[in-house]
Amino acid sequence: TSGERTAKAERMFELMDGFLKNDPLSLQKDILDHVEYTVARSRFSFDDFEAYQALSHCIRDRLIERWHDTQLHFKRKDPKRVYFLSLEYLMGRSLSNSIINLGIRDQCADALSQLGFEFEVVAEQEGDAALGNGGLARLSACQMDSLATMDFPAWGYGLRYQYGLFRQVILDGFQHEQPDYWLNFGNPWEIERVHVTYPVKFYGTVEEEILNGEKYKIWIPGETIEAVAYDNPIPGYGTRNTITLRLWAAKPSNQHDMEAYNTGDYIDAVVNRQRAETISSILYPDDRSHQGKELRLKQQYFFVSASLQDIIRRFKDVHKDFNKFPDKVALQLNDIHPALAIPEVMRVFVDEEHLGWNKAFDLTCKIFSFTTHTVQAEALEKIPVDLLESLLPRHLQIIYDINSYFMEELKKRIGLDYNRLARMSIVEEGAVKSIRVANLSLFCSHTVNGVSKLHSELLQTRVFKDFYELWPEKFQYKTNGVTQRRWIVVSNPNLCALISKWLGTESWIRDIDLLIGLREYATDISLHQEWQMVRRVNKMRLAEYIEATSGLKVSLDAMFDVQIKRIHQYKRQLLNILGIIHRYDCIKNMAKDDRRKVVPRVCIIGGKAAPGYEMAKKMIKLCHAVAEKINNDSDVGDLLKLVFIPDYNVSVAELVIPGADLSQHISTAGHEASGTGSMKFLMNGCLLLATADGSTVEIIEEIGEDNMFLFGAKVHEVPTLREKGSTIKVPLQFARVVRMVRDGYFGFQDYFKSLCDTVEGNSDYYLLGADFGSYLEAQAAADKAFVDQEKWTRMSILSTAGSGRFSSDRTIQDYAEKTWGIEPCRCPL
Ligand code: Z15
Repeated sequence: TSGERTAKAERMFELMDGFLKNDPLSLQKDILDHVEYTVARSRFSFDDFEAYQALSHCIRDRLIERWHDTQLHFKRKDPKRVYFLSLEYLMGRSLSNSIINLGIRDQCADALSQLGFEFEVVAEQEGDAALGNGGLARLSACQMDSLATMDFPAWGYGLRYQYGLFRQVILDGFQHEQPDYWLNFGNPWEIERVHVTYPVKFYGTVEEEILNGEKYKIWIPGETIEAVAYDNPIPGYGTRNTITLRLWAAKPSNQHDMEAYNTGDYIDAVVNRQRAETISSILYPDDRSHQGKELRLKQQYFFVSASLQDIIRRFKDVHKDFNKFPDKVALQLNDIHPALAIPEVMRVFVDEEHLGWNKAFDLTCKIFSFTTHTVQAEALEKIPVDLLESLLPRHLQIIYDINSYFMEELKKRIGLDYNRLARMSIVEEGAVKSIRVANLSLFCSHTVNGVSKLHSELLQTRVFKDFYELWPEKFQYKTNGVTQRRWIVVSNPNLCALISKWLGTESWIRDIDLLIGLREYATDISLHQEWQMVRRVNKMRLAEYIEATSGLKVSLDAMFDVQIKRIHQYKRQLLNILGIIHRYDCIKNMAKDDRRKVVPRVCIIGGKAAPGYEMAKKMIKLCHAVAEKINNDSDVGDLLKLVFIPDYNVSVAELVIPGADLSQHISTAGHEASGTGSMKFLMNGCLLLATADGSTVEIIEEIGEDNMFLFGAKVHEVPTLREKGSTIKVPLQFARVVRMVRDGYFGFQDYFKSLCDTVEGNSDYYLLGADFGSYLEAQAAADKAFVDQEKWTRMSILSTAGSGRFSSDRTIQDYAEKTWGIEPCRCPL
């Protein structure tokens, strides 16, 4: 019987001396075992990559132990859990992160070195898991790390794309996209759960059924696809807690196409079945506009349906009464991408659990909260009714029902103000009748969160004004944060050691508020020396990387000035490039003697453009065209270099951020909902050159305007400036640099014409012309500060010291208390 088996297993466990050991010798033995039995190479001869594979499996084994204990502990305690639903996660590499969170970095490095390997080199063998586009996706990853570290009973759910974000290849300065088949080399960080599968249904019709005299709707689906779970353990730091990121992959279902097997069409039938897998095969590489694509909608529903079946099954394992559901379950929608969870929960409650519509709706409104990450209208998804009707006919009906109820409620509040009713309606009438997913999410969630204070104000006064006036209590904000484990401890070990030394403790790695203690030493000369030394070593690493990827040699005495993020018009990489052209033009027109006064710069730009985003691609090409000219001009030499770092991703960020002196966050005010890159730079002591947009406003509150280079129109000035259009006075220098591009100074005259058109006169929507003057002033202020290295170093220390508020630990603590109502559930050691 199973009781006997458990007792035997426990005896064995004691005989074997319990859990895996973490001393270097035990680690070595385990590594060699994995080389021999998992990687199937000889333990006497294996290379760096094989060492990476073997070590990863050792770490995986240790993660699994903790993960089992955590899951068992959660099961016993049965606390309220949060389920984080996100279509994107940018996890990057896992090896170093896991080792550090397990607290066995030194032991692993020792074990490897005795085998003749270097830890850093082995860790670099790992490719990135890039199941996401940009800020939103990396935020999910940071938040998972905080949830685990802070012992919250949390699950992440997502999709296991076979192809992650495309690889960016630059040919002749143009971006090309290559598929990222990241699973080619195996993935030791996931555990395939062949028995955790759920059927997900699509298409078909809705019929009525009578049960005990009551009428019920019943969905007769036309297609079934199987969702298979892949579990990725997420270890916390300084705790045994290890939580689950469960990603779903699509597999053909056994119920699929049974007919064809009897008709002799065997080969075609199997090939057809295989097509089911396309649902989870590829990540959409555009982070904001994918209106009306059936595959996208299928991905969203596939992931939502499988996750909810899993969540409801877990609830029903223990509970019978659905009234308890909101006491045990919080569902967090990461943006509106997973919003189909709302009608899906309603469908399960009403059609399958027969709870009755009112009860079901009441429960639904108690469990959902959502976070929005944007103010851009094009990111607010709309689903064409025709598409939804064919793919998910029952869900469309439910949405209509919700909307009728919503409209009735609204009329009670605002009467027959038809314009406003039409604006707020979940259903948009018009040429293409469609569902406004944001309005659906707003009406059915108990809370909507913005991602910074400024963003939240814009949601209340502009984007969701109508809703805010009626339900102000629903609106909250949680300023984003990033995890110091990845962005200092993993990526900047030297700075990490320095911080711990001066604070006299490593506790800041779990308790970020302690960082403020560095302020005390902001003028200490010996800290200055050590700080500068660490920064220089990081610059050296970055310089080597630049030389290896672009062949360019850069001077370590130059200011490393970095802008890395997705390429977007609102993020204004073009402003940066035009500023660089201006700098170049100035140097060229200077007397030779004056050139000695120029502060040397290495300008570094990196980022991906969505494959169909023409203007973003032109910015990449312009950057290369300008770089070509500047970098080969002997008049300029080391005074100015421009580098485009190809294929920017999480692991590139880990290398670039610690080596940056200055970083740019220069979106037109009111467009960057939060921005999280800035927080990573801030933690690493890199100074910011920024507009008062998104979280920067709060960074100013923490470190003060004097410790950064602020410029540009403020958010309330932007509408007026736009109205003024071409009557705004734009500096002559701006006209001059745009003219240089137009006149073909950097070649490709025809190609750049439309890009130049976007910043001229009335077309300058993002106000590059209006902000150019103050941008140049901020740049000049940065040059001036850089000459005074003592001042610069003080500003740098104060940046790190003031970055505590921007840890995702703080964000998650706020969410737990104010949005989800969950408490820590710490697994005993
Ligand atoms: C994305 O990365 C962000 C917003 C979106 O609407 C989409 Cl679709 C993708 C970013 C914001 O642009 C950025 O300001 C914010 O810091 C980040 O999400 C995380 O909230």
